[in-house]
Amino acid sequence: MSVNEAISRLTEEQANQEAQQLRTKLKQWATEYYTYDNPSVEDSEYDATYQQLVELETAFPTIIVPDSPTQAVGDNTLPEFTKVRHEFQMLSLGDVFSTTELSEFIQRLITQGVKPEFNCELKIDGLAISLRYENGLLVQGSTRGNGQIGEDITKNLKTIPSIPQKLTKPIDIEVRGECYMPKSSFVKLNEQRQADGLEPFANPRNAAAGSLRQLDAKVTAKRKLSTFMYNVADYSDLQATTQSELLAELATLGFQINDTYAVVDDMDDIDAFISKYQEQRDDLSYGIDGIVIKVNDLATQMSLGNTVKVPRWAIAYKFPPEEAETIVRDIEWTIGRTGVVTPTAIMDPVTLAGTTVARASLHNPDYLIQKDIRIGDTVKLHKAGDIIPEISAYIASKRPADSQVYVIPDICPSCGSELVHLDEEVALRCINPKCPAQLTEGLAHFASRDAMNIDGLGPKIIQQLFDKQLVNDVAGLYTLSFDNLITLNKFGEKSANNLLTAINNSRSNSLERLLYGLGIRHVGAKAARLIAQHFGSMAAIMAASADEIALIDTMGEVIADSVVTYFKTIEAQALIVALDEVGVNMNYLGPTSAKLAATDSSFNGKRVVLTGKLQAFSRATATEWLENHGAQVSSSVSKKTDLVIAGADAGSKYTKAQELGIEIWDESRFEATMNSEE
Ligand code: 1X8
Repeated sequence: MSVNEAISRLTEEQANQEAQQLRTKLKQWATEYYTYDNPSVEDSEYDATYQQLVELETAFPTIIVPDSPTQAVGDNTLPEFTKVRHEFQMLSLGDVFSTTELSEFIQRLITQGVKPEFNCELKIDGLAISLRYENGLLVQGSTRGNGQIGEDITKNLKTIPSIPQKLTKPIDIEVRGECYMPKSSFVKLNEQRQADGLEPFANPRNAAAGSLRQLDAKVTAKRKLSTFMYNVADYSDLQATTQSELLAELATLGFQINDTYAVVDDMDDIDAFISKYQEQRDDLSYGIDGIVIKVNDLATQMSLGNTVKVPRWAIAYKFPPEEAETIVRDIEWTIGRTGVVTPTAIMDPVTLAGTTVARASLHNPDYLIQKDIRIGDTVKLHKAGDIIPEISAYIASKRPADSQVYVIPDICPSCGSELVHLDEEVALRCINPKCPAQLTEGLAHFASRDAMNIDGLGPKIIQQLFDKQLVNDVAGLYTLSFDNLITLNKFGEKSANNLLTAINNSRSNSLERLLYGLGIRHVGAKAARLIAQHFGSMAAIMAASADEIALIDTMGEVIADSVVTYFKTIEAQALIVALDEVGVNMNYLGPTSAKLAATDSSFNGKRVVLTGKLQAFSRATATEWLENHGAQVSSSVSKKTDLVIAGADAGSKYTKAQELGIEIWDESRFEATMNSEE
């Protein structure tokens, strides 16, 4: 029996009841998604449920109520933010899930006499925003909210580099677009959240939304958000007469636009555009979930107008979700440096959206319990936010008869001590400070490139050093002898000597490397450098109060408290004494903040982007040198970039710099300048 047949057999009363149930579900999911940025179901499940409701309401129009999700946009605002009334409503988009439906939409327009000229654009997986300018100056930025009333997030939006505070012309204009989190920032943010025992964001959209709705704009500033603007509330003051011209005009005003758009005149070209980006989707640096097709002529858009909630002149084609099925063979628990114990599903390898997948993070015990995933289950996989393999659900019909509920371990798989939940954390932690897994992870971090940079001290060697009880904390590295190292598996005289030299050299590293290497919670490489620079010595840092640390520019209370808490422990104090005794440098050796500000380097105050492969040094070294010479090194090219340094095989950043007319240097020019400024 088809869905339509099933619906036609319902009585009106039954249809009404069914519709109410669907509406309740949809409303709950919408609140989770839009208001709390924390959805409990996949977008595809929401979409399918929404479609069911549309079908019911189409078959029984009398059951439609004004507050049905099909009729009204819900209230998606949080109470903490000031409300903004949008003078021009912010619409959502109608959507279709097949090219047949899309073709019907296009055909209907043509039958109504619309000239077949359409602008195809990517549908960005972000959060709709509106920016209001007066006299060319940014005066207000807001979220969509319910379309009529949104939230005032001006302070937060002002921290986003791609949003101009001042336009190239002194006009009054309200511009709409999408704020998004690039995939790489999304992956890093979730890794950090996981290490901090926090719930990861489900996709870049939720991550962007969560980052924008911060009461503290400093948090937003750290989240590396970006924007693509694509519409204006009222285009009467602009030159553009078509959507494609509008995008170009927005770019000349100073906005970042997505330049993949194409003007097409028939369904074949629309199909080709869809296929092209469905294929390239995984290679883009930002998430997209479909294509938006718009009538290109602005006057025609105006005359077609809108329904209650969507324009009649545009539609979204949503990509089908990419899915694969496989079997869970095991659940592995790994212990991070901070003691967080994370479950990972080990599965039969399967191809998903272009890559082979055999592992998927299960995030935390709650997640595993909620999804009821068991060893032996056949599961459906998808890529969260297009990137990270994730299990959607197990397939009930394929669950083996003898399947057993998975039992969450209550002791640490490494040291056997009891696992705990700290505060309100969803994460499970091992809090034994002597846990071997945590110690080896901590050692690997200590030796890593941005920390003490001990070349040749990888995880396998660390494990051996541990197993043979040659080392039990980071200070122990400095008492290793040639005779110790030569006993390691596959270690010859040469490797033993090289490692000894690398360890020995690391004694004279500047303080910020040691401080970062200690792995203090929340203290990243950048914070470590600022703290080391400010206080100059380990003794001064250890004597500092949280207030004194928090006074350093951009340093939050969280970092400051964490540093103080760390050094209060007897273990940390003993470790510092031990490191001092084995001759590890405890002083900052780079330029001081005062010297930095007064630096006469030609890089001082410049915004620099490194791209491509550098031959002579690592990117971390180049970044460190640039920052020590007063430059601000960022990862993406915008019109605010002063200089792009391009190594071999530079890609899209190079092209973008060329387009924007930004100065580009090759590596040899950079090296020559470095040498002349040493
Ligand atoms: C939403 C989006 C639009 C576009 C791109 N990404 C989106 N998420 C676009 O027009 N290029 S339009 C839109 C809306 O109207 N709600």
